[in-house]
This record gives sequence, C-alpha cells and structure tokens, in this order.
Amino acid sequence: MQRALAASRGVRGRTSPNPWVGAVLVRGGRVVGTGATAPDGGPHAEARALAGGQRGGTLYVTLEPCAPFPGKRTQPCAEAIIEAGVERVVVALIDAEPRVQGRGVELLREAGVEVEVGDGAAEAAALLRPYLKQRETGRPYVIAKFAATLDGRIAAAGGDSQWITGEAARERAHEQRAWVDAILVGSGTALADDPALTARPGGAMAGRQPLRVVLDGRGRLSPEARLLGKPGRTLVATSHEADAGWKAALAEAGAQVVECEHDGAGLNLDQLLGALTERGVLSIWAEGGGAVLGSLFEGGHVDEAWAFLAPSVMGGDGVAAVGPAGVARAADAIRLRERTVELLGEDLLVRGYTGDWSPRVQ
Ligand code: AOF
Ligand code: ZN
Repeated sequence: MQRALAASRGVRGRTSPNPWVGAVLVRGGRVVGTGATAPDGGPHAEARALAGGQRGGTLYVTLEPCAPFPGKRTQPCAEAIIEAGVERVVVALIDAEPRVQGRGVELLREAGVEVEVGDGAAEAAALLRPYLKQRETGRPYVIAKFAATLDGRIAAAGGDSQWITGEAARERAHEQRAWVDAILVGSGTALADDPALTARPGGAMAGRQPLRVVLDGRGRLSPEARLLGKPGRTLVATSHEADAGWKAALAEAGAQVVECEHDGAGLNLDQLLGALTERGVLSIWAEGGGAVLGSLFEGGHVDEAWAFLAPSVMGGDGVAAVGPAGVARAADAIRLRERTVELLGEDLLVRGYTGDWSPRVQ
C-alpha cells in the first residue's frame, strides 16, 4: 500500500477532475505491476497495474476500484480486476463519487474476489482531500496562502511587497502552484505586481499550468496584464454590471470571463467556486491579497492555510495579510488543525487545516 500511495503521490493534481490513484499488483511476494491514474479521460491506476497481463495475485489500490455508471469513459476497474483473475484486493478508501461509493467493492465481492478496506486509509484520505471534498460538497478544496512578516504584513504602506520571504519559501509556493488546478488572486494583487502567476518549480516553466483566476468585481484588470499571456489559461470573475467593452477586450486578450452576483462587499464566492467546479477544478491555491483571503475565510471556504513567515516586523503601517474575516472576538479566531511547522531558510512555514469539512476517515 505504501508503494501504491507513492504512485498516487507522483501524479497528484495531474488527473483532475479524476482522483489521483495508485495501484500495485503483487504475486508470489513480488511486485509485478504498478500503476497511477493517467491524465483525465485516460486509463485508471488499476488498468495500468494490470497491463502486464499477469493473472491472479493481490492488488493494492488507494481508492476503491470504479464500478460502471452512465457516461463513464473507461472500462470499470472492478470488471478489469475480475477478468484478470485477481484473488484479493486491498483498498485504502471507499470512493466518495456518489455514482461509485461502495459499488466497486460490492461487484468484486459478488464475483468472489476477497476485498479488504481501510489499509492506509488516513494517508490516502490526506492525499486525496481535494477530490474527496469536491465529490462530497460540490465545491473545490481551497488552500489560502500568504507570505508575511511575523506581524502578518504582506506589503509596506506604499504597496511594495517584493522579497518579504526568501528563496526556499518561494520555491515551495511554486511546487504548490505546479500541482493545483487553479491559482486565485484579487485584482488588487494583479494590478500592484503585474505577476505572470505561472508555476515555475525549480526555476523551470511547468508543463501543466494551473488555471489563473482573477477576482475583479470592479473591472480593473488591464487587457495587457501579464497573467493573460501564455502559457496556461486565465479566467476573470466579474459582476454582471462590469463594462461590456472591458469584458470584450479581456475575452479578446484570451481570458474566459465569468459573471457572478455582487454579495455585500464583493463577488459571490460560492457562485465562483461552483463555476470552477463545473470546469473540473478540484483544488485552488489562493494567493491573496488580503481582501480575497479575508472573504474566503469569512465565507468558510478555506480548507487549508499556509503561512510563510519572515523573521521581520513591519508594524501597523504595512498591509495585513488577511483582511476582514468576520472575527469579532479573540475566541472566534480561525484556528489551524493538525498543524505542521517547517523552517525554510530563514523563514517559517506554518500550515494546517481549517473550515468545517474534513475527510470521513482521518
Ligand atoms: C479507479 N481508479 O485510477 C481512478 C478512479 O470516466 P472515467 O472512466 O475516467 O471514470 C471516472 C471515475 O472513476 C471518477 O469519477 C472516480 O469515481 C473514479 N476514479 N477510479 O478505480 C482510478 N482515477
Ligand atoms: Zn477505475
């Protein structure tokens, strides 16, 4: 199962909206096949682990093998496993996809295959959090990220925000950009820094770029903005009232324009998250600015928080990393669960889970 989990980890984020799954076939005490899910629409992990044509054995798989359902694009794995004469299947997690959810295991058992569920469940669930949340709630998994001083400031009063944290912290952020489905920023950030918002792990442009999403209720983004360029695609979320000429100019520059309703101070984020789900987005890396992160926290949309903290203090003149989040009393502050702390060069990375959603298996 550890090898199956490693295979799954190796394709994390590259299979959306399908889950990243790993499978290992063992015969006579030897590994005779290993597979991970191919990019969306391609073969599943089990099909790849069985591709060698071996018969019999035990198959270890990080997610329940799929069962048939209308519209499915590949052969149901439960059927392929039965056809291959596999004797035993060890499954980490039951599939959260409502059209599968236990039916894969049922099919296998009906055909006389021995099935064991739960080995490696906690690790598989941690690895598949974006997929599990999206299938259970219909909304993507949101990771809020900020790089701030110890007192939570992301920019000086003048707006200058370069080089708060160091190289190692930036590299970690690029590794994250390289696996998520979307990066989300507010138009303020897009205007202040004119960032490219591409994933460049190890300094090299990643082959697969996340969808760039800009929240721009007021229609401020320039059609010349760098983030509208290649590689990758950009979606601009705005309001119905935004200027039609501006929307046309953005579309001309290659952006997808999505209109959401206004909701008090900003755009209706739940609507935007729903629209992103429809586009197959399982995971979102929200990079700020403060207003966007505050609204995401206030709406209860954030599942995980990553704070990169530099050993410096800017004081109250600086811009806060997280804007108003609806926290009135200290006791209501949003606390991180299952925290980890790492030292990255001179900086700290503190991360943990937030929000109401958790996988059923922990
Ligand atoms: C597995 N192994 O590696 C994955 C599974 O349209 P299809 O045929 O690609 O089926 C998509 C569904 O299959 C997806 O919603 C999820 O329930 C399951 N994913 N199942 O047995 C895999 N990726
Ligand atoms: Zn399958």
